[in-house]
Amino acid sequence: MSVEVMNRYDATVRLRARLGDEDAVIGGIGNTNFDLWAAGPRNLNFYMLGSMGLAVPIALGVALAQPERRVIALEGDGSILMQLGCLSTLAKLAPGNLGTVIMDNGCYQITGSQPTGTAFGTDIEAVANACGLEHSATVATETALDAALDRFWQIAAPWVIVVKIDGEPPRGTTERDPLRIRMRFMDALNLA
Ligand SMILES: Cc1ncc(C[n+]2csc(CCOP(=O)(O)OP(=O)(O)O)c2C)c(N)n1
Repeated sequence: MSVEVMNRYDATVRLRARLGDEDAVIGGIGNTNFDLWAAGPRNLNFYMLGSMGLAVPIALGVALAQPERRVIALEGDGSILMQLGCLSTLAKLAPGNLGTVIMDNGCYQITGSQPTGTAFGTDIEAVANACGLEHSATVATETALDAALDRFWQIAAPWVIVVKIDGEPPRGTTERDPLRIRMRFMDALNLA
């Protein structure tokens, strides 16, 4: 049986095309980060290098501090599984300016493709729902991704989209200069 999936880089490019100039994106560790970089660096992109599971917590901080700004958290399935509690916090604090996109390839690809829980039936959308995040979807095609983004982009509540992706390697490698990444991002947020 063939299962329909998207390509992470293609999905990232689609998401990037939708961003406004003032929108911030937090890329979690892993190949999600690398494809965010490959899709075209932006000053308002923050690239988390080093620790898993921090895309949503960092994005939540930015979203709460700057409620007028749209913030997108991009995370891998392995990373969100390491930090599931953030979904509960997200539902509790309910910022109206934060969307989360999970790139679900069923593995910890960047460290050797060891399988994650989603390869054995863990359903991240169901977890998000159970945490109280009712605006959640799982998509596996470009049409479905676009439809979910159309639906969620305007709502004033946190949302989660799980994108089922293939095992293709990323198209680039994020520049490994954490200080520069941090300063550039803070400057773009008018915090430097
Ligand atoms: C707390 C922590 N544990 C382990 C690692 C090592 N590590 C870095 S990325 C990664 C896998 C990330 O998997 P996922 O989020 O699914 O992204 P993918 O690599 O599939 O794009 C692991 C295990 C780490 N950096 N931090």
